[in-house]
Amino acid sequence: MERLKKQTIAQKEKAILVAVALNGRGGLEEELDELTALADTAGADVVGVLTQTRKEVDPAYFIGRGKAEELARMCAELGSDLVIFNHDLTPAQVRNLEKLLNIRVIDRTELILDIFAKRARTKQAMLQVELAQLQYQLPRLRRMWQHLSRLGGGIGTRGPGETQLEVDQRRAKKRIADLQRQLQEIQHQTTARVKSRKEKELFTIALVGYTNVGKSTLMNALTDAGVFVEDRLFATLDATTRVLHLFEGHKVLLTDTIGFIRKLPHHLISSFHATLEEVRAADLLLHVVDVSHPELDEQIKIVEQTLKEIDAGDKPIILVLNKADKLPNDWDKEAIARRYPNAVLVSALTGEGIDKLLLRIQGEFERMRVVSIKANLALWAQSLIAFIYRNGVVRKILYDTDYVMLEADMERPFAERLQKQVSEMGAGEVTLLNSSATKFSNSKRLQ
Ligand SMILES: Nc1nc2c(ncn2[C@@H]2O[C@H](COP(=O)(O)OP(=O)(O)OP(=O)(O)O)[C@@H](O)[C@H]2O)c(=O)[nH]1
Ligand SMILES: [Mg+2]
Repeated sequence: MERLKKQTIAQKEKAILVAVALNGRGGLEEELDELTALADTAGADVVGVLTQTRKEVDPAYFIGRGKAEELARMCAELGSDLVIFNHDLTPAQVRNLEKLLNIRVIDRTELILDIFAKRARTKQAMLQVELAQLQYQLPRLRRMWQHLSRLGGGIGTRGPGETQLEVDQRRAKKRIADLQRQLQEIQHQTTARVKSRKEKELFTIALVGYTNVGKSTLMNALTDAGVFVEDRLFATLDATTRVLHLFEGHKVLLTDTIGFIRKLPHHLISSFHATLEEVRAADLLLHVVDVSHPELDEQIKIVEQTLKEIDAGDKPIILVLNKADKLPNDWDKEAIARRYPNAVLVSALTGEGIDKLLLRIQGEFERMRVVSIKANLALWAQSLIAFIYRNGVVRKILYDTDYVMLEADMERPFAERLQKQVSEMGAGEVTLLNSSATKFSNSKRLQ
C-alpha cells in the first residue's frame, strides 16, 4: 500500500503556474486559486507560481523574453514537468516557450479540456470532449504531428506528395466530421426526449451555476438521484433528470448538469450542445451559488454571461444561495437577504432552508403554470369531472339538476386539454380565469 502511494505521488506531474495581470487588472490572486484547483483536479502538483504585470501580451512568449528566461531557470530548479498558463496561448507562443523551457507548456483551455477528458464517463460526454479537443488541436497540429504519427500512418497511408502534417490534418478533420455526425444523432435523441416531455406537459427545472457550488448535492437533497459529488471542479459532465415532488401532488422534473467557469472554452460550449439543451429547454432555472465564496458576485456574473451565450439568458431564475452552513456565525443573514432580495438561503449539506426553497419552487410553478378554471358541465360528463379531480385541485363544487359547476386550479396544459374535450363533446363550457402567460411576462426574472 505504502509503495503504491509513493508511486502515484511520483507519477504526479509537477507544474508551474503562470499568470499575467494585463493592464493592471486585479483579481489575479483569485484567478490563481482557481487555476491551482484546476491543476489539482487534473492531477498535477503545483510546485511554483510565476506572475507578471504587463501592458500587453508579448507575441513570442506571452510573458516578456526576460521573464521567460526566469521561468526556464525556475523550471530547472524545481524539476517541474509542466508549465500551465492561465491564458490562451497561440500555437507559436507554445512552440517558442517549449523550445526555451524544454518541457511541455499548456494553456488554460487545454487544462480544462484535459479535466473534461479525464472526467467524462458516458459515451456522449466522451464524444463531446474528444470533439472539443480535436477542434482545439487542429490549428496546433504542427506541434503534435510527431506524436500523432506514432498512432498509425507511415508507409502506405500517405498520398502522393503529402506531408505528414497534411495527413494528420486530414485524419483529424475526418474524425471531427465523424464525431459531429454521432453527436448530431445524440442531439436528435435529446431533442426528441425533451419534446416528448413537453408533450407529456411536464414542467422542467434545471440547476445551473458555477462549478463546485453544490448543484449535485442540492439535486440529491431534493430528489433521490444519488448524483456523484466531489470537492473538485467539474464533477458533473452529464445531465441527470429526476422527478421532483411538489405540494398538492404536483410533479416536475429537475435536471442537474455541467457547471460553468470563467473563460469556459467555446469549443466546449459548442461540443456540449446536447447536454446544454437540457438547460435551454427548462421552464425555470435554479441558479445555485456558493454564498461563502469570496468571488460570489463575479461568479454570478460569469454564469449569467454563459447563460446568454447558450441562449438561455432570459429564462425565469431563482437564485439559490447555497453553503449557508459555511457562513461565519456572526454573519448578518438579514444583510444577505437585503443584498439578494428574493434569493433563498440554503445548505444542501445540512438541509437548512430546503423547505423554503421547495415552497418558492412551488410558488413559481403555480404562478407560471397553474390557472384557475370555472367549468359548467353536464351531469352525464362524469369522465370530465373525474379528469378535473385527477389533474387539479377542486376549490368549489355546486350541483344543479342537469349541471355541475366546478372551480378548480389546474396546470395550464391540462386546463386547455379539458377545454378542448368539453367543447368536442358538447358537454358545457370551461373558462380559464387567469392566464399563466400574462402572469409569466409580468415578472419574467424572479431573482
Ligand atoms: N459546507 C457545505 N458544502 C457543500 C454544500 N453543498 C455542497 N457542498 C460541497 O461542495 C462540493 C461540491 O459539491 P457538488 O455538489 O459536487 O458541486 P457541483 O456544483 O455539482 O459541482 P460540479 O458538478 O463539479 O460543477 C462537495 O464537496 C460538497 O460536499 C453545502 O451546503 N455546505
Ligand atoms: Mg455536479
